[in-house]
Amino acid sequence: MKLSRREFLKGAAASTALAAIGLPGVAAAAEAETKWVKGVCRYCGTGCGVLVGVQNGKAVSIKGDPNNHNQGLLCLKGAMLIPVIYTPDRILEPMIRRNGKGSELEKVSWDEALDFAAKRFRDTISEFGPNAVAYYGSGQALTEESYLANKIWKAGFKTNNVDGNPRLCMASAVGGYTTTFGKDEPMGTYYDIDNATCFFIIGSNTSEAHPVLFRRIARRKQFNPDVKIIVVDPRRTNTSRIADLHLHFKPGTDLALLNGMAHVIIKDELDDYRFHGRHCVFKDNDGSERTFEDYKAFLAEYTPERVQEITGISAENVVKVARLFAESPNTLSLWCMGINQRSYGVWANNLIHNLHLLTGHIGRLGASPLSLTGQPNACGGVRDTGSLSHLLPAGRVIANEKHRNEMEDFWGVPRGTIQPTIGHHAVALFGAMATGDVKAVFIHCTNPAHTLPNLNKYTPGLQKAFIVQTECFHDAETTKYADVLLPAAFWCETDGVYGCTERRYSLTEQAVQPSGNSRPVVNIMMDFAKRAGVDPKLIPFENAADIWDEWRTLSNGSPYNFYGMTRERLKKESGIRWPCPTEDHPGTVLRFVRGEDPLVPADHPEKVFFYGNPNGKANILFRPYMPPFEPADADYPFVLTTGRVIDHWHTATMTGQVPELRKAYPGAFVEVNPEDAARMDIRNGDQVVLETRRDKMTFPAKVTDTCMPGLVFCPFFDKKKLVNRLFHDAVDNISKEPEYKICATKVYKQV
Ligand SMILES: Nc1nc2c(c(=O)[nH]1)N[C@H]1C(S)=C(S)[C@@H](COP(=O)(O)OP(=O)(O)OC[C@H]3O[C@@H](n4cnc5c(=O)[nH]c(N)nc54)[C@H](O)[C@@H]3O)O[C@H]1N2
Ligand SMILES: Nc1nc2c(c(=O)[nH]1)N[C@H]1C(S)=C(S)[C@@H](COP(=O)(O)OP(=O)(O)OC[C@H]3O[C@@H](n4cnc5c(=O)[nH]c(N)nc54)[C@H](O)[C@@H]3O)O[C@H]1N2
Ligand code: SF4
Ligand SMILES: [Mo]
Repeated sequence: MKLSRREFLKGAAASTALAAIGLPGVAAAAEAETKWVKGVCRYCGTGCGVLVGVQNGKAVSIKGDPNNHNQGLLCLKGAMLIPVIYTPDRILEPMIRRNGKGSELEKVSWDEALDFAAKRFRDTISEFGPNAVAYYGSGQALTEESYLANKIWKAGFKTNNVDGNPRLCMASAVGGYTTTFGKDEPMGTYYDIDNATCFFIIGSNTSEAHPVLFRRIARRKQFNPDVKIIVVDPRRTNTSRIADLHLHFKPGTDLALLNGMAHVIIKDELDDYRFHGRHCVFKDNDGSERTFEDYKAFLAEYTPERVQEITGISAENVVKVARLFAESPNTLSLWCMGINQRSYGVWANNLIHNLHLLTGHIGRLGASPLSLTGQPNACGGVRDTGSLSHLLPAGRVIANEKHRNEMEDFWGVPRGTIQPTIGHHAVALFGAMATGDVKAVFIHCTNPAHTLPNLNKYTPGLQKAFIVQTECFHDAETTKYADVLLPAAFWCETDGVYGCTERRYSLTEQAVQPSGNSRPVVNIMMDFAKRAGVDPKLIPFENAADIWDEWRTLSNGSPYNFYGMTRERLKKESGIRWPCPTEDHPGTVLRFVRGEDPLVPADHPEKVFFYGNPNGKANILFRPYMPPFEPADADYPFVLTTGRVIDHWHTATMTGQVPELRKAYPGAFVEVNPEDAARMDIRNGDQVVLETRRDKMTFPAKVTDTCMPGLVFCPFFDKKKLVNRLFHDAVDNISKEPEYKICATKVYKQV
């Protein structure tokens, strides 16, 4: 441990950390005797390629992969991954709570732990039916793990209770792409950043949440000063500090702004009539077809003046932002949780797509609606494999009988095996655990006792249901509720594929042996499922590579085709973007574009073909402005918003193990605007109470102009301050994603 830590600090890691902030990397002295193994960073959806340095069977250093999109760069979190592997907080042995919740976790053998877990699942299913069990997964799980779990639960146990944290994260983006374009996933890639002339960044704190991409944006601006950057965020984040135009506005009013921009674009005749005339269909909220004239009539009320009233953005700036968006040669939109985690998150996504379709800023390098993915494998692992309660692999849905039959035939199970009704989405699942409808849950690679909304309402579900959990760190809050705790091999202790924001799949190869008695989760799951009564014929795999081959074969012929990405190829290349139908196909940069996307026939009459919808066109949807679920009011006069800080990953179970990162952000705080602070006599470090309709908690104040007056912000990484106790659990009606970005609160100084 000591050796690897010292090596880490003086080795290549330090140089890549420097490279990430703009200095050239210095070759590490230890490089000569080090074996470098290729992988992907464990953290964000940027999906940076890494090389892990191994000496004497131990990972000792890390550097950015020069051949992946990050070109050798890493942010500090990525550069500090090695000590996380060897922290004394690792869970190294299987454990069970023999005498139920509240009793001690006891170390047991793998056989005993798996038999204990499997028996409970078997008994539950035979007494209460398959819908009394569930799987709750993660956008940080490997693709092979999510694909396998989806198959085991939907075809083996015969329940669609398969969901996961992407529901808390990307579900609204999925809803946006599928309602507008018919199929999920963006058409753009990171090359768009190098070619955009205007960035429209809305609801994304890219500088903290996607640091390596932010650097790429900043460099684009640095070398091309005419490039315009627009940031739409109620907080003055570091991201907004490089903006030409930062729209500081009332949280939760984006829909009005986006419709207002469309209004101005049409009024000023800045729309691309040829593009939307050929490639788009106008649709009312109920799905019925409408005309361009109807759309104009729908937008009539969103005058700049009315938008100013709703959003607080001046009418002048509404016009300005609309013109910048439309008139720039190539506009790239980037967005994240400020748009998705909203009670009208899908609609907000649709309205961003509308602007691109209306202006024709799509299907060219630099012009694209590119949703930033949060987790490293929400795209590849969960969205593409369909590991959510309403989905099936490769763009199929549970509700469609033909899709169910296709999957039943492929998986070799009788027709009718896959249930026709959708399972519980994330928030509903924890509700069903609290009522006792769901009695046994397998939780993998996520920490819901910390991250669900309205925690006071949902922790009773964790207390009541039988929980089998795979984890790496004792620190995770959810381990308090685990009846069976299974030690998972961490990151480069095993192998598997991650798929990031830009449809790029990259393989992490195994660099070192699993710590202690931990095991790769695919093996844990297969072993568990067989003991729990799943037909072994359904699980004809030895390892992750076998599972990858089945999934790759299944993708063949689908709109998510990556059949050409063999394991061998992924070992050689540093990430490939799908569609990629054959082994000699280089992967696709411009999806939906003839001559680029292999799924658009070479002789297709149109240059752009939105083949996700049967008519080959994209929908421009009429989505009216709706306010957030719980706006500020006379009793609770502030808006509370939550989010991330650069140096911690979510619940800090990993980043909290690294002293350098912990020191940067030792605990939660509340950002208060100086005007509000002065009025309430709050100074930096004073204890401030946030009281919402659910609960109240105290945080040290950070007086800063980051938040606009009337808004306060808390990060959610600190398990000593579970800020989600303060939050409501309202979800988007379509995506079922919670509105973590807005709730009403009282703010006062503790006396
Ligand atoms: N350092 C770090 N990076 C991460 C993660 C991490 O935990 N730590 N997690 C990853 C994951 S899973 C995700 S999902 C992403 C999240 O990445 P981001 O979404 O970029 O990060 P957040 O901090 O959740 O929130 C983004 C911004 O939304 C703004 N916002 C709040 N309300 C509104 C609104 O009504 N409208 C608009 N337009 N904006 C609003 C907030 O002020 C905030 O600046 O980060 C990924 N990257
Ligand atoms: N207030 C508030 N709440 C939020 C959000 C917000 O913006 N505000 N954002 C939401 C979003 S976007 C997201 S994505 C979620 C994230 O919520 P979670 O997924 O619950 O948070 P993580 O800390 O990422 O949890 C990952 C868990 O997996 C464990 N782990 C790490 N590596 C491995 C591994 O290799 N195998 C296994 N088995 N386990 C491993 C980690 O120790 C950790 O406990 O939070 C949501 N909650
Ligand atoms: S930007 Fe994201 S993927 Fe890249 S090194 Fe940092 S945390 Fe890892
Ligand atoms: Mo996320």
